Amino acid sequence: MQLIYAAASPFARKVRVLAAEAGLLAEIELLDTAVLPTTLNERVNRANPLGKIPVLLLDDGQALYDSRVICEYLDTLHQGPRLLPIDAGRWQVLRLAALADGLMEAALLARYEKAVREPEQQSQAWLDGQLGKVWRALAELERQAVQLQGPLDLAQIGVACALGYLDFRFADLDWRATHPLLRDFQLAFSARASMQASAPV
Ligand code: 99T
Repeated sequence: MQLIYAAASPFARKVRVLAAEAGLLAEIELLDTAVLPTTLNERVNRANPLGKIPVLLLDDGQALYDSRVICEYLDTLHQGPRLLPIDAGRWQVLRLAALADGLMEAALLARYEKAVREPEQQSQAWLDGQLGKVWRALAELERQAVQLQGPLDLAQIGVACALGYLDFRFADLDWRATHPLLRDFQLAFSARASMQASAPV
Protein backbone atom coordinates (compact mmCIF):
# COMPACT_ATOMS: atom_id res chain seq x y z
CA MET A 1 0.00 0.00 0.00
CA GLN A 2 1.03 3.60 -0.55
CA LEU A 3 -0.13 6.61 1.42
CA ILE A 4 -0.10 9.99 -0.29
CA TYR A 5 0.42 12.42 2.54
CA ALA A 6 2.01 15.67 3.68
CA ALA A 7 3.86 16.00 6.96
CA ALA A 8 1.81 19.12 7.81
CA SER A 9 -1.55 17.37 7.43
CA PRO A 10 -3.29 16.41 10.67
CA PHE A 11 -5.64 14.15 8.67
CA ALA A 12 -2.69 12.23 7.27
CA ARG A 13 -1.07 12.19 10.69
CA LYS A 14 -4.15 10.48 12.08
CA VAL A 15 -3.70 7.70 9.50
CA ARG A 16 0.03 7.42 10.17
CA VAL A 17 -0.49 7.22 13.94
CA LEU A 18 -3.20 4.61 13.59
CA ALA A 19 -1.04 2.60 11.17
CA ALA A 20 1.91 2.73 13.56
CA GLU A 21 -0.21 1.76 16.57
CA ALA A 22 -1.74 -1.13 14.60
CA GLY A 23 1.69 -2.39 13.52
CA LEU A 24 0.99 -1.71 9.85
CA LEU A 25 3.58 0.94 9.09
CA ALA A 26 5.99 -1.48 7.42
CA GLU A 27 3.30 -2.34 4.85
CA ILE A 28 2.75 1.28 3.81
CA GLU A 29 5.05 3.25 1.55
CA LEU A 30 4.78 6.97 2.30
CA LEU A 31 4.54 9.29 -0.72
CA ASP A 32 5.16 12.87 0.30
CA THR A 33 3.33 15.62 -1.58
CA ALA A 34 2.15 19.21 -1.20
CA VAL A 35 -1.45 20.36 -1.61
CA LEU A 36 -3.29 23.65 -1.64
CA PRO A 37 -6.87 24.26 -2.84
CA THR A 38 -5.52 26.74 -5.37
CA THR A 39 -2.79 24.54 -6.85
CA LEU A 40 -3.38 21.59 -9.16
CA ASN A 41 -1.76 18.40 -7.93
CA GLU A 42 -2.23 15.88 -10.73
CA ARG A 43 -1.10 12.85 -8.76
CA VAL A 44 -3.54 13.57 -5.95
CA ASN A 45 -6.34 14.51 -8.35
CA ARG A 46 -5.94 11.24 -10.25
CA ALA A 47 -6.43 9.30 -7.02
CA ASN A 48 -8.99 11.59 -5.37
CA PRO A 49 -11.09 13.96 -7.50
CA LEU A 50 -11.42 16.21 -4.45
CA GLY A 51 -7.68 16.83 -4.59
CA LYS A 52 -7.27 16.18 -0.89
CA ILE A 53 -4.88 14.09 1.13
CA PRO A 54 -4.49 11.59 2.65
CA VAL A 55 -5.17 9.00 -0.04
CA LEU A 56 -4.36 5.32 0.43
CA LEU A 57 -3.45 3.49 -2.79
CA LEU A 58 -4.20 -0.20 -2.48
CA ASP A 59 -2.21 -2.90 -4.23
CA ASP A 60 -5.18 -3.69 -6.52
CA GLY A 61 -5.17 -0.10 -7.82
CA GLN A 62 -8.08 1.22 -5.75
CA ALA A 63 -7.70 4.52 -3.96
CA LEU A 64 -9.26 5.08 -0.55
CA TYR A 65 -10.13 8.46 0.97
CA ASP A 66 -10.84 10.29 3.19
CA SER A 67 -8.87 9.86 6.43
CA ARG A 68 -11.85 8.37 8.30
CA VAL A 69 -12.38 5.75 5.61
CA ILE A 70 -8.65 4.93 5.50
CA CYS A 71 -8.57 4.57 9.29
CA GLU A 72 -11.58 2.24 9.20
CA TYR A 73 -9.95 0.19 6.46
CA LEU A 74 -6.59 -0.12 8.23
CA ASP A 75 -8.41 -1.10 11.40
CA THR A 76 -9.63 -4.24 9.62
CA LEU A 77 -6.08 -5.31 8.73
CA HIS A 78 -4.63 -6.03 12.15
CA GLN A 79 -5.25 -8.56 14.89
CA GLY A 80 -5.04 -6.21 17.88
CA PRO A 81 -7.98 -4.60 19.68
CA ARG A 82 -10.16 -2.55 17.31
CA LEU A 83 -9.30 1.17 17.38
CA LEU A 84 -12.82 1.86 16.19
CA PRO A 85 -14.86 -0.44 18.45
CA ILE A 86 -17.56 -2.48 16.77
CA ASP A 87 -19.63 -2.94 19.92
CA ALA A 88 -20.20 -0.85 23.03
CA GLY A 89 -18.66 2.57 22.80
CA ARG A 90 -18.65 2.72 18.99
CA TRP A 91 -20.89 5.76 18.69
CA GLN A 92 -19.15 7.66 21.44
CA VAL A 93 -15.78 7.07 19.74
CA LEU A 94 -17.19 8.04 16.34
CA ARG A 95 -18.76 11.20 17.70
CA LEU A 96 -15.54 12.36 19.39
CA ALA A 97 -13.54 11.42 16.29
CA ALA A 98 -15.95 13.52 14.21
CA LEU A 99 -15.53 16.42 16.62
CA ALA A 100 -11.75 16.17 16.30
CA ASP A 101 -12.04 16.04 12.49
CA GLY A 102 -14.34 19.07 12.54
CA LEU A 103 -11.85 20.97 14.68
CA MET A 104 -9.11 20.20 12.15
CA GLU A 105 -11.35 21.22 9.24
CA ALA A 106 -12.26 24.57 10.84
CA ALA A 107 -8.62 25.25 11.73
CA LEU A 108 -7.59 24.36 8.17
CA LEU A 109 -10.17 26.72 6.68
CA ALA A 110 -8.84 29.50 8.90
CA ARG A 111 -5.32 28.59 7.83
CA TYR A 112 -6.23 28.67 4.13
CA GLU A 113 -7.95 32.02 4.51
CA LYS A 114 -4.62 33.47 5.57
CA ALA A 115 -2.25 31.30 3.54
CA VAL A 116 -4.09 31.31 0.21
CA ARG A 117 -6.00 34.58 -0.03
CA GLU A 118 -4.43 37.99 -0.50
CA PRO A 119 -4.65 40.20 2.61
CA GLU A 120 -7.26 42.47 0.99
CA GLN A 121 -9.43 39.43 0.18
CA GLN A 122 -9.36 37.99 3.69
CA SER A 123 -12.52 38.05 5.75
CA GLN A 124 -12.29 38.63 9.49
CA ALA A 125 -15.85 37.35 9.86
CA TRP A 126 -14.80 34.09 8.17
CA LEU A 127 -11.75 33.74 10.41
CA ASP A 128 -13.82 34.48 13.52
CA GLY A 129 -16.43 31.97 12.42
CA GLN A 130 -13.91 29.17 11.89
CA LEU A 131 -12.01 29.93 15.09
CA GLY A 132 -15.33 30.01 16.94
CA LYS A 133 -15.85 26.40 15.83
CA VAL A 134 -12.35 25.55 17.07
CA TRP A 135 -12.99 27.06 20.52
CA ARG A 136 -16.41 25.42 20.89
CA ALA A 137 -14.95 22.06 19.87
CA LEU A 138 -12.17 22.50 22.43
CA ALA A 139 -14.71 23.31 25.15
CA GLU A 140 -16.73 20.19 24.33
CA LEU A 141 -13.62 18.00 24.21
CA GLU A 142 -12.61 19.37 27.61
CA ARG A 143 -16.05 18.41 28.96
CA GLN A 144 -15.67 14.95 27.42
CA ALA A 145 -12.02 14.49 28.40
CA VAL A 146 -12.82 11.49 30.60
CA GLN A 147 -13.85 9.67 27.42
CA LEU A 148 -10.28 10.04 26.16
CA GLN A 149 -8.98 7.73 28.88
CA GLY A 150 -8.88 3.98 28.56
CA PRO A 151 -7.75 1.73 25.74
CA LEU A 152 -6.41 3.44 22.63
CA ASP A 153 -9.06 4.34 20.06
CA LEU A 154 -9.60 6.49 16.98
CA ALA A 155 -11.04 9.37 19.03
CA GLN A 156 -7.88 9.71 21.10
CA ILE A 157 -5.74 9.65 17.96
CA GLY A 158 -7.94 12.25 16.25
CA VAL A 159 -7.98 14.60 19.24
CA ALA A 160 -4.21 14.36 19.67
CA CYS A 161 -3.64 15.14 15.98
CA ALA A 162 -6.11 18.05 16.09
CA LEU A 163 -4.38 19.57 19.12
CA GLY A 164 -1.00 18.99 17.48
CA TYR A 165 -2.23 20.87 14.43
CA LEU A 166 -3.26 23.85 16.57
CA ASP A 167 0.22 23.91 18.06
CA PHE A 168 1.76 23.69 14.59
CA ARG A 169 -0.27 26.32 12.73
CA PHE A 170 -1.81 28.40 15.56
CA ALA A 171 0.99 28.46 18.10
CA ASP A 172 -0.32 31.67 19.71
CA LEU A 173 -3.81 30.27 20.43
CA ASP A 174 -2.87 29.15 23.96
CA TRP A 175 -5.67 26.58 24.22
CA ARG A 176 -3.88 24.94 27.16
CA ALA A 177 -4.59 27.86 29.49
CA THR A 178 -8.32 27.17 29.51
CA HIS A 179 -8.38 23.41 28.82
CA PRO A 180 -6.31 21.72 31.54
CA LEU A 181 -7.70 18.22 30.97
CA LEU A 182 -6.89 18.39 27.26
CA ARG A 183 -3.47 19.78 28.12
CA ASP A 184 -2.75 16.74 30.33
CA PHE A 185 -4.15 14.37 27.71
CA GLN A 186 -1.97 15.88 24.99
CA LEU A 187 1.14 15.84 27.15
CA ALA A 188 0.78 12.12 27.80
CA PHE A 189 -0.39 11.16 24.32
CA SER A 190 2.36 13.10 22.52
CA ALA A 191 4.97 10.92 24.20
CA ARG A 192 3.89 7.89 22.15
CA ALA A 193 6.42 6.83 19.54
CA SER A 194 3.71 7.03 16.85
CA MET A 195 3.15 10.71 17.65
CA GLN A 196 6.84 11.54 17.93
CA ALA A 197 7.50 9.97 14.55
CA SER A 198 4.70 11.91 12.83
CA ALA A 199 5.20 15.41 14.26
CA PRO A 200 4.26 18.04 11.63
CA VAL A 201 6.98 19.96 9.83
O1 99T B 1 -8.34 21.38 0.16
C1 99T B 1 -7.45 21.07 -0.65
O2 99T B 1 -7.56 21.26 -1.88
C2 99T B 1 -6.17 20.43 -0.17
N1 99T B 1 -6.18 20.19 1.24
C3 99T B 1 -5.98 18.98 1.78
O3 99T B 1 -5.83 17.98 1.11
C4 99T B 1 -5.94 18.87 3.30
C5 99T B 1 -4.48 18.77 3.73
S1 99T B 1 -4.23 19.19 5.42
N2 99T B 1 -6.62 17.66 3.68
C6 99T B 1 -7.94 17.66 3.89
O4 99T B 1 -8.62 18.70 3.88
C7 99T B 1 -8.54 16.28 4.12
C8 99T B 1 -9.92 16.34 4.78
C9 99T B 1 -10.68 15.06 4.64
N3 99T B 1 -12.02 15.18 5.17
C10 99T B 1 -9.99 13.89 5.36
O5 99T B 1 -9.08 13.28 4.78
O6 99T B 1 -10.38 13.55 6.47
C11 99T B 1 -3.01 20.49 5.19
C12 99T B 1 -2.68 21.17 6.48
C13 99T B 1 -1.75 22.33 6.33
O7 99T B 1 -1.00 22.41 5.36
O8 99T B 1 -1.76 23.20 7.23
